[in-house]
Amino acid sequence: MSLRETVMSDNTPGNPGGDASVLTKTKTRTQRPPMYKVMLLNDDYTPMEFVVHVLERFFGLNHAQAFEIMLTVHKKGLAVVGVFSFEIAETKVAQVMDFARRHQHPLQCTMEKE
Ligand code: TYC
Repeated sequence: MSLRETVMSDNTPGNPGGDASVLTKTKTRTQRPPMYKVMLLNDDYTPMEFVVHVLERFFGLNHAQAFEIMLTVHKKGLAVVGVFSFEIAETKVAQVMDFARRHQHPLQCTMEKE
């Protein structure tokens, strides 16, 4: 909260040519940083075990959680694997895409503002 002083002319009787001041309060709202969903997309070629490994390695999931999300992507076409700040999301996407490319799998990972 900040205070601003506005000075105005005040010609009320008994104060000719005088000044009056008004204090106004301005509420400053702190914005939460936007968050980004990181998603894995299904394809017909990437092995299931590779996707499970990616989820364990880059998203810190245990084997059961990783297997469950992999199956969701396989059945539904895509799934959100985590929600992060812009820089973290960008890094995860780059890490997954690079790892998949190096292993010659077509796995796709994307991000989207929440
Ligand atoms: N559909 C792939 C298969 O049958 C498995 C797979 C799951 C691929 C998730 C990508 O993001 C993915 N081998």
